[in-house]
Amino acid sequence: MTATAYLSISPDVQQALDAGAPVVALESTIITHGMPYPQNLEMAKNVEAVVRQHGAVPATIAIMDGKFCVGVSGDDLQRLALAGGSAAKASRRDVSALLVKGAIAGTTVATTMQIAALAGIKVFATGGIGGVHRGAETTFDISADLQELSRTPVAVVCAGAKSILDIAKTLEVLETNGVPVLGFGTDEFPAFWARQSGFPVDHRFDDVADIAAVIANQIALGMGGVLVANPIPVADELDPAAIEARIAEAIAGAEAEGVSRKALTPFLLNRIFELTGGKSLVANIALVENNAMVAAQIAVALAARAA
Ligand code: PSU
Ligand code: MN
Repeated sequence: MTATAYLSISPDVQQALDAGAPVVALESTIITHGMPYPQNLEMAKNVEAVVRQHGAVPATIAIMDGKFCVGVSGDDLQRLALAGGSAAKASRRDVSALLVKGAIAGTTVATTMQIAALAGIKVFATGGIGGVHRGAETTFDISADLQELSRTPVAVVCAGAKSILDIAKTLEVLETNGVPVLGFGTDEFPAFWARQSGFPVDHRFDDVADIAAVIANQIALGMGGVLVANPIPVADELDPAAIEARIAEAIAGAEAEGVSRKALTPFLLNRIFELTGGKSLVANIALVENNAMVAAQIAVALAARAA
């Protein structure tokens, strides 16, 4: 079995790839493990619509029934959204086993990058990446997303990393792994619900054509991925001090209940949702849509270079 034999690409995505037209990959762990039903389904459909409005073809990626599904259909989006946490959360180390089991799984940033690269997609939009968890010096909990960025030539547009993570350590590991961190219209790495984290990006660009040029260089030089940090819109930002207090509460709750490893991120997201009375989710959806827009613009600029 070759890797591409596992691919199941929807007709509209295949047509766009064949034509060299812009395509934006979208992840699915955010659907299964990142948001409650039915907001997860609504978000998934809206984000696809935003990509289309900005001139690219959306390709939501998941593992469905033992295949890498690229361009998940409406029915399968519904299945993923309803399955929620009972679907698997596919990180890189799970992929081969999940294919054997014929499972359905949300793909993380790491596995979505892997499958996107296999399909020939170069640009990917998400909310926030996984990173180095607070306390990683004792738990060693560092997301596989960071290593995938070092090896797989896909640009990931995100709103930075949540401060449920240790942002300083996350940026250090990205540097160790040789991952360029670009700020789109910002000098500072954003902190997901907040526009600023206090830490600088490596390089700021204000024009999507320049970001497309950096991606083209990474590909030409045989390097890995690119992280594009795109801050949440001003109107949707949450108060940094208030959200920080809720995050601290959520982390204390996880410690008290002994939640760790791959269950940790979904647990913290759900607790923060409860503690903010749902405001964290509204902001989360807004920033994903904003990332989808910028990713589509970058994909259009990248396709124009190749044309
Ligand atoms: N951040 C979010 N929502 C999410 C995730 C991160 O705001 O759903 C998901 C992404 O799929 C990311 C994954 O790749 O969590 C990271 O999980 P881990 O830390 O277990 O690698
Ligand atoms: Mn982890």
